[in-house]
Amino acid sequence: MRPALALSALLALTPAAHALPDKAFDEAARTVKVEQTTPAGSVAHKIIDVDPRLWVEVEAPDSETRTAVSDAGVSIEEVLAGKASGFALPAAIEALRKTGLKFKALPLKSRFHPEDFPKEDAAFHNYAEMSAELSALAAQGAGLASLFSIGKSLQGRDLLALRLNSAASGNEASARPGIVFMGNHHAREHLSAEIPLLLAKYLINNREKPEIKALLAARDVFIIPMVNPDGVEYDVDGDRYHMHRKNMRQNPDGSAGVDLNRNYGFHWGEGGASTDPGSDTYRGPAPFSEPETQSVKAFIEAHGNLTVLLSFHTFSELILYPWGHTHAPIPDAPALAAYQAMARTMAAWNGYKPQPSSDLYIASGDTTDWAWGARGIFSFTFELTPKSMWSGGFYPGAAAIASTFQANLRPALYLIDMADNPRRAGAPQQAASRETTVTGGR
Ligand code: 0X9
Ligand code: ZN
Repeated sequence: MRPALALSALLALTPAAHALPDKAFDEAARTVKVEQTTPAGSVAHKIIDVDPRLWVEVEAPDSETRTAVSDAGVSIEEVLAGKASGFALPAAIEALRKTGLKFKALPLKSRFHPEDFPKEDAAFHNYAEMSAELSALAAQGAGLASLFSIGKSLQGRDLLALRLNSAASGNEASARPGIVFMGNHHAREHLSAEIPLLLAKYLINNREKPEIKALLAARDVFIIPMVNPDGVEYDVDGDRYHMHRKNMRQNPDGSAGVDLNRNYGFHWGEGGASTDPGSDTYRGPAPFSEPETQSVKAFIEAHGNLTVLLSFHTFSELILYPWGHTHAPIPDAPALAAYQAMARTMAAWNGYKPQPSSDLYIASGDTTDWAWGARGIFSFTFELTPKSMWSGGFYPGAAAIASTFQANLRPALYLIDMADNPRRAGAPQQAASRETTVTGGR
């Protein structure tokens, strides 16, 4: 007969009501306060759990029982002294409960938290650290900054957006010209989350500086540093980086992940996007099949004031603009002139190479082709530092964070400035006069 559910398991399933005796549960690191717009339009706050998983210890003395544990959806990480331990999402806890097996479910404690950067890369942020930073920034920037979730990742993590707009918070509409900075569509490109985070910090820390104050007073700035948190957590889990690019979709062939930068629904499934689930550039079964891309889509569609988008990636030191799915230039000639002028202007500051995405290679379903093609948003991809795999590739070391941010601050401020009318960049005499505004804004 199956043993009855242990009382300790029941208690542990409601951690808020029953604090763990050893106080190892780090409430602050696991939760974050976000703003939500209620249906009535007012702003409410809620505390969200940033890591939905629990650590479970199941009495499982034989492999048959352990298979049942695994079938319930627990990812077994350890088998010791007749117990199988591992991570479980709420649905797996429910399934485990139905097995009647005796188990304990514990909120993640730091000592049960192997997913983190190695010591030498500790300056990079894992998901909990990123969430805590964004939360702190929202508090520090009260009156200007708000933090909200644009949706959930596949594994249930909130996709956090920090917004800088003194007149609108959370998901509220705003008439101000809007810009969105995103990072970490690709899991292993960790630097791509650090740069938008530092940008948020810079803007909040310097919010009283006249040039920054003027810039922020006239714009609606969104910063979404980690579009693919599940992939990030996996990439840093264990004793080595996994070089993981995609999200954590379990594909039918047993492989993990859809390439979020092949999953957007503009010319989806054309060149440079694989149909093989095991491929690093797997496009997914359908356009916008993934919750992460669906959330970005819904967010962008909800904010019709967005005029500029910058998606940070690594590496190669490039400034890319549409198209990416075809070698043909975008048909809107004045817009192309504006793209070229903006890319050239920014390249003079960060030293990157400006080019259409398709010059790099043809790839369909990327963020910027969709944002430009479907929404008319001036959209750039920055491939950050370093230049090559041999000079650090996806793991350039913590020292790259500050220098890469310094190189890209001026381009970021320029894009914020240009958001009122990016097309003006195509008119040379006006572009020159606007440049001085931004130069002075540093
Ligand atoms: O391939 C990508 O998704 C991007 N490069 S990365 O090394 N970060 O993976 C570049 C996307 C540029 N877009 C197109 N070439 N369409
Ligand atoms: Zn990338």
